Amino acid sequence: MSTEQTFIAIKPDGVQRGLISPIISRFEQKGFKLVGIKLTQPSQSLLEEHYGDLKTKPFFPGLVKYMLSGPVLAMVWEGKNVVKTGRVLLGATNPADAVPGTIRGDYAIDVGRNVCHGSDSVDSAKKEIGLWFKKEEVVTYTPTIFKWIYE
Ligand code: DAT
Ligand code: MG
Repeated sequence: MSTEQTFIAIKPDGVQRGLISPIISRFEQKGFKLVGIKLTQPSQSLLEEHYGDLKTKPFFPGLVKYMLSGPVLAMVWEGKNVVKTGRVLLGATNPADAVPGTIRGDYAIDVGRNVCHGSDSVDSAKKEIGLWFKKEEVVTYTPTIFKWIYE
């Protein structure tokens, strides 16, 4: 059984727009396992670290301001290839390029309001999960339906 994990977040616009349940549903219905979840107001320092790779980009101040504008739903999802498949479920960074059927393709228009975040590699997932969650906030369990999801 894969224990690969990814950090998925519903950004302030997604929370305000009532998109929590449809976004969670897509990960649940795919067969991934939710192992951590909290509604949280991230601090500026957490966001600056989370987006540390982008700090020289011209859009960085606006990105941090947007992410500070309300609560974020932070989650950890687990499963086989969940990092890569999670990004497929989210769709392209710019919703204009995101195909219908993806979260950003269905629910977003502007890149600066793209409703969700997903880790881009197993290493960044580890870093992000460590940043947003305490160890005891991420749980371990085996769903009884897993024999119907994994061969
Ligand atoms: P992703 O969120 O798909 O991993 P990223 O890590 O390159 O994309 O960028 C993080 C966020 O920054 C992205 O979700 C939205 C914002 N962003 C990225 N490129 C941008 C741009 N060219 N203009 C404005 N915002 C941008
Ligand atoms: Mg990214």
